[in-house]
Amino acid sequence: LAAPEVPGRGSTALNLFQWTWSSVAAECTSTIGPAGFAYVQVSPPQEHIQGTSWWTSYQPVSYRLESKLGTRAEFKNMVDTCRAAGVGIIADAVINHMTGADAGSGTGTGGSAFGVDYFPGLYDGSSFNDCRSNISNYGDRYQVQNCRLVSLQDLRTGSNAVRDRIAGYLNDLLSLGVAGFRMDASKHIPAADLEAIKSRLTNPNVFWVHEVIGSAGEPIQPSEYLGSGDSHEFQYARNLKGYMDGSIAGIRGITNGLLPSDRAGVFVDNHDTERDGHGTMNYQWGQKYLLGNVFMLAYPYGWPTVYSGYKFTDRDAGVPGSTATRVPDASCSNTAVWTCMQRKPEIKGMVKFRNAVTGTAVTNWWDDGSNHIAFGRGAKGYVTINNSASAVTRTYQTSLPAGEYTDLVSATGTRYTVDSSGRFSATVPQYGALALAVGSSTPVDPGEPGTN
Ligand code: ARE
Ligand code: CA
Repeated sequence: LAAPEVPGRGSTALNLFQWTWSSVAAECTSTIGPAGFAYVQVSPPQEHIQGTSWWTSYQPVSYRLESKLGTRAEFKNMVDTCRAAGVGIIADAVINHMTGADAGSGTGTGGSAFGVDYFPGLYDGSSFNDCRSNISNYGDRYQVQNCRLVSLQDLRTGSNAVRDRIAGYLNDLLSLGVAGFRMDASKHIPAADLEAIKSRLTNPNVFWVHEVIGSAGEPIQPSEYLGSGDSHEFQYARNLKGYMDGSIAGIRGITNGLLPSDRAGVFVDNHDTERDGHGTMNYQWGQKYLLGNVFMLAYPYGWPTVYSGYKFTDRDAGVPGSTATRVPDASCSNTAVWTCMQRKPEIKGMVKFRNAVTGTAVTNWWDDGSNHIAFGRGAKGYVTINNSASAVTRTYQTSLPAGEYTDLVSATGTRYTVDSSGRFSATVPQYGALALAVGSSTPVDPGEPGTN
């Protein structure tokens, strides 16, 4: 069930939060495909309530693909364009609920009417669970799965009628060629209901990654959902922050007690954790954030997703310039708004690194006991990460074949010579990293097409 490896491209994903379908399509061609990403996760595509906040995307009004991120035709064009660039689309599936009861009634982004217990032609009062209060106690399994998450009208996913409707929506997306689904709020849906929905799909083996926020002491944990998909492992991101903020020497312990590697989706942050203080880093962490991404991409645990959103100051505010029904296209030349992590040389280089070392284990671990680590990936690659405020010069012991290698992290194309004993010397800048991989010996931009 793990994210399928795309031959020669690994399985690394990029999460383009609140990017319009047109801008994702253009980015697939210009950057994402050539950089070697295998997947892009996009924001929810279904019709939703109007409003300028980003989170209107998470209040479905109907399953028509008419959202503030684009039309059905634009979505289809994105899927096709990205596929032509070697990149599969992972859609964010919001199926636990419809609109907030507190949002009352109105008209969605596609022109559909909605209200409490009122989604004409789709759902009515019988489609929702009996509990009509909001979840207040995450220690209570019944409440978490049958009551309203922040007032969102909770679908009766135990009923065949609702399961058929949801499966119809997901099958529509499959017919357009999506490669997989991020399952929103899975904790709030019984695992058996999700399995019953998945069995109704035209491809019941399609890749799913569940959003189940593992929190200590709660009765519902990510491991419960592995019957129908992988799960995001939020504790990885929290642990990563802890190490980057303190000492990374012990960072190999990051996976202790976590989901098995081949079932865990990992990230440095996502759209919730970056703004809600869920204990992860975010883009505001600057170099340390980049180094966290370098570690995630270098270390063989889980299915990594690089996160790329917009620079927010207000938790609820949508992309600057949003209207009630449309988000402006993303633009990486607008650096005041978009983080465009996928264009950073460090990220592009490390995606290339991860693809080059697929299937190898950690070798030649070294650390200085505080904030400088280095390790190999068999005879295929070697990385050093300096999470300290001073540059470090030293000789590293690798298992790489002798030869010349181009550093994949810096944009400068600096070359290093590994001697016949597998050693090379280098100076790694403060809060910097360096990565060498077999196949990277030609001094070219790691993001250029045809260099994988
Ligand atoms: C908005 C308003 C609300 C209003 C509601 C309905 O903010 O005030 O009542 O609309 O009108 C997103 C936003 C919400 C937004 C919602 C709908 O974050 O602010 O509500 O969209 O527009 C729990 C869930 C987890 C969920 C997080 C946010 O378990 O599934 O809360 N994450 C997903 C998405 C979110 C999205 C939704 C679900 C809803 O990623 O972006 O909400 O589709 C502990 C628990 C966790 C819990 C966490 C936070 O850690 O263990 O389970 O996560 O606390 O409460
Ligand atoms: Ca539910």
